[in-house]
Amino acid sequence: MLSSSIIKLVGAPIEIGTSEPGAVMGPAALRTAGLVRVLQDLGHTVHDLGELSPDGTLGQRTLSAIRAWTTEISSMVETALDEGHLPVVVGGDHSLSLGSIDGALRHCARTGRPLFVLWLDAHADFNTLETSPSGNVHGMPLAALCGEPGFEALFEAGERPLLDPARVHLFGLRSIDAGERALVTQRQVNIVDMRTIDEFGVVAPLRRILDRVAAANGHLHASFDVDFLDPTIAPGVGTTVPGGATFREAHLIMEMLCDSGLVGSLDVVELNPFLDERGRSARVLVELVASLFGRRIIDRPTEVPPLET
Ligand code: EXY
Ligand code: MN
Ligand code: MN
Ligand code: MN
Repeated sequence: MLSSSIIKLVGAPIEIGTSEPGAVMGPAALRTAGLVRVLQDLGHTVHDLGELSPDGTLGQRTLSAIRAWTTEISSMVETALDEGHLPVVVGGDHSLSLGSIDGALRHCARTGRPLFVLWLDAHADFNTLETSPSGNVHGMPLAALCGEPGFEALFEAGERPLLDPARVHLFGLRSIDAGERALVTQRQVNIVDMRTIDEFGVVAPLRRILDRVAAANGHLHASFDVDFLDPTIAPGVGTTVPGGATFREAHLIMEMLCDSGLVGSLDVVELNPFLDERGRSARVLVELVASLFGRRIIDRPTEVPPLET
């Protein structure tokens, strides 16, 4: 991570992409767990834009309400990148990445740099309206961003830059639907699933991805879904899948991303404080984000557990 980067932080408390309520509280929980203070303590300047609240979306669970979020998030991310800042969007469900990646694509279309996506997630999030078993849009953002048909209602009318599926790297995959699997294979999306991680660890596969991005002088967008982590360390998410990343694996990934200096934009998504246990998941996420932004393992402060009453 560039030490000089100014972080543009925005909360996107969207939960209409999922049927499980609670992600709306995600940004507040991350703030409570010290997200802003931790980044400042590391020496970064944080421009905190607060929480987005697009007009006309209150109580709406429609594709056009998601479009209102997509439009606002996209323009915030594009502007931040154009200004040379590093946008961090905290959610909120994973449909917020429709906006963050659209914004990064628009920026990259002007700079000429290719956009790569590292999707840290138990799921592929590559369903279409036809293949989705749930109808939940948080299981679809990558398909929509890659230009699969049927998603016109999620974006403003007009030309938009598309994400190249061959530049998407799914990492931590362990739950995929049948139609989604066929599409991911057809589109040549790159996969590092948990089987691969069990066999080779996180270092070798991640190094390959980072080398690829560096060789192409690419912009790397990292999208961190809480369910990438094992539910024993991060229970605060609506779509837990057993067999996820350990704290040590996730931590090492963050350190490698930091060392690479390649991450240009970041999402932290799907935290559901309503399902969390005493803020554990929010705290783990703040620790991981801190590592991504330069906190070294030997700098970790001693945890003082709260007194039980
Ligand atoms: N594949 C399932 C679906 O499409 O409904 C589950 C998707 C969960 C999406 C979470 C956020 O990563
Ligand atoms: Mn630009
Ligand atoms: Mn996801
Ligand atoms: Mn997921």
